[in-house]
Amino acid sequence: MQTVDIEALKRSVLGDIAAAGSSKELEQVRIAVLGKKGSLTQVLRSMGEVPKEQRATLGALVNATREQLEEALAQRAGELQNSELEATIKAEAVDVTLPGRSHPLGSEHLISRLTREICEVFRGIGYRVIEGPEVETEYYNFTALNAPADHPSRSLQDTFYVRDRSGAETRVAGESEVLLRPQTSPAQIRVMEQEKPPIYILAPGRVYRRDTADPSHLPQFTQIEGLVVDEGISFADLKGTLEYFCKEVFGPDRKTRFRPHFFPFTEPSAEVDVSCGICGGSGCRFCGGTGWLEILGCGMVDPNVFGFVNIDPERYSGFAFGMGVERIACLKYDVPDLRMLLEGDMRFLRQF
Ligand code: 2NL
Repeated sequence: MQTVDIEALKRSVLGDIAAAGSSKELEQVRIAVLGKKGSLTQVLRSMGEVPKEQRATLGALVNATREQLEEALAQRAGELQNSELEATIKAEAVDVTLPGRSHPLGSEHLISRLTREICEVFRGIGYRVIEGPEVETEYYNFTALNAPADHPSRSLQDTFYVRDRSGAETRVAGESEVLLRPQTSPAQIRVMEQEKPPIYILAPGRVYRRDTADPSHLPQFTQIEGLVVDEGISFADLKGTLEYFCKEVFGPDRKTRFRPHFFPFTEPSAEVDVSCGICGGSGCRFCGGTGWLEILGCGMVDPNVFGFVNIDPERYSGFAFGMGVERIACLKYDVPDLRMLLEGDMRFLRQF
């Protein structure tokens, strides 16, 4: 090969390098010139055939050409890599100026919130929140609560009993029937069985009763019971505690009153009313014309109950109370029908 051929080859390859549109194409150009079978490589290989006197000059020229081409290749490779990177960045860029898709925010259900708020009120005066099973036994739900064997609340008409697959009643330890608790008191019995006084507890949770849903009844609702057992507890403590609770939940303007009542597990017992939020106490349709709304039941724990849990009734006394959270919610927010709380209608729920 002649000096002129090498100069021509160089010009042609430099043209190819400049024309290469991508790293891939450039690599093809490199292989065609400097690869194992590349045109310049072949020139180097055939140096043996070159006459001795020309070899040094031609060799130097080929080497210089290779260096120039390598330099040109490296420079073009750098250019192409830069533009390819830019193209990738452009293609994969996320347009952060577009408006995002918004998801509507959910919020806590009125009943969950009110249950939490009531627990907070009692926590603030030293009570502990406890929980217990929803599937209970007749012993913890009735017997230990001083309900006589023939008490109507034990009947199939009022309480859901758990049956096995054959339809037969289910029993624990061969004697106590299994049921869905109609109140959370059995959870409190379990605490009294395990712990010594002083006991200051609150028992929130789901309860079940065989009622048909109507404006003032639900077959399943949320109950909160409270229990205090300590030395020297009197009805005055019960009254002061529940009056404080009513003021915290309903506000300082609503009045409360205690009416004598009967429960098997407390003696004496009372029901507590709060003044009607609609008419302010003068009487309207919401309160049935009385000016008062019933919010909870309460009383001094019957000494017989202490007998079942090995607490000495000579040394200790206590009070207990129970309320339905759905009912409290309706009375607090003037909702006329308990069922509205269960329907999940957002137009209703969003108001709270
Ligand atoms: C109501 C009335 C009440 C109790 C619940 C209770 C619990 C124990 C001992 C004694 Cl462990 N009593 N609970 C007492 C009085 C009333 O609930 O109307 N509930 C919806």
